[in-house]
Formats: sequence, C-alpha cells, structure tokens
Amino acid sequence: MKLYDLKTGTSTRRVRIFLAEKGVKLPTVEVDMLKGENKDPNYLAKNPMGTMPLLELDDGTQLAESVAICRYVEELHPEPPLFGTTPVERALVEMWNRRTELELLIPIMDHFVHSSAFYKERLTQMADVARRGHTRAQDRMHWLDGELAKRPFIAGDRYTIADITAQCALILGKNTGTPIPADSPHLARWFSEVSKRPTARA
Ligand SMILES: N[C@@H](CCC(=O)N[C@@H](CS)C(=O)NCC(=O)O)C(=O)O
Repeated sequence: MKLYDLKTGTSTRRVRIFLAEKGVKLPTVEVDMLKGENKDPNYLAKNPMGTMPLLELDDGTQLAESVAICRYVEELHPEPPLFGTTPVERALVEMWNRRTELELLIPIMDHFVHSSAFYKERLTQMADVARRGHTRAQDRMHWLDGELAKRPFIAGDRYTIADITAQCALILGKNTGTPIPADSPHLARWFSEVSKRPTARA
C-alpha cells in the first residue's frame, strides 16, 4: 500500500490522525501541490480529481476519499474502533461524521478558498460564498457547543472519526479566520482535549 499525502492539507490530516490512532504506518509519498504535482498526468491517471489523500493498494486499486480510506483501514485494523461497534453506535458515528463534514468542514473550507490569496489564481473566488461559509460555520460551532455540553465526544462517550473530522475542520478554521467563538466553552474544552492526544500532530 502507498499513501499519497499533502502535509498541509485538511483531508490528508484526517487520514494521518486516523492512522496514528490505529498505530498504522504506511509508506507515504508527499505530493507537492505548489509544484502542481497533483495535476501531473501520472497523478491524474491515479486520481482524476487531482486531490490527496489517495491510497494505492497493492493490486492497483486507488481509494481517493478520506472517509473511504479510513473505512478500509478500520476493516483491516478494527482496534481501536473509530466507526462505532454496535448498529446504533455506527449509525450515530455516521450521522455525526457527515454533519461535521457538511456543516462544519465545508463552510470553513468555503470561507478559506473563497477569501485566501493562495486560491486567487486557482479558482473564481466569490466573496458571498466566503461570507456565507464563515457565518454558517460559526453558527454550527454554537450548535456543537450545545451538543458537547451533554457528552465528552462528538458522537458519544468515545473518540471516533467524527471527532477527527471536527478536529481537522477546527484546525483549518483557527488558521484561516474562522476560530471557535469566544462564547463556546464546551466546544473549546473538547478542542483542547482532542488537541492534547498524542496523535493530534500526525
Ligand atoms: N473529499 C475529499 C477532499 C480531498 C481534497 O480536497 N484534498 C485537498 C488536500 S486536503 C487537495 O488535494 N486539494 C488539491 C487542490 O485543491 O487542487 C476527501 O475527503 O478526501
């Protein structure tokens, strides 16, 4: 197996933290996005989306979505479980992972890519999308704050992929102008705790 990675990426960080939680180390190739290596025909032949992470299996299969990669690793290495263990736990983890991706990560990402100098030449930036992403993300952080007043982790009593997604989203938010609002103590408590895990800097 070979993992195509991007050290500074958010989806790639999700996979690195997941692997670190599992104690799994994979041969890794760093793709230099600044040099356009992800748009190179050789890379596009592996992943026409031109994105990382990409997990290349020994039989040539290419897995190119961070959650798909994590699910595959979970099947091979079930311990510790990061997708839940019972039918209801699995459903709750799925629910919260989708929510943290759709409601938190994507709005934070929208704000970042539609306002940062880095993306200026890479796409048509729309100020309205940036503003909407910022407002929506902050609204969803207040919502999550209320949820985290009731339990230790995003999907229940245990750290799961939903925490990893939210953790990576909030790292991006912190670095790109959409931080945790000052009046969200439960979200701040949770973020401080997950940031202290040994895997947080993977
Ligand atoms: N939905 C994909 C998103 C992948 C993605 O957008 N990756 C970023 C880096 S974290 C990327 O490769 N960007 C390249 C580009 O924007 O050209 C996943 O979860 O894996």
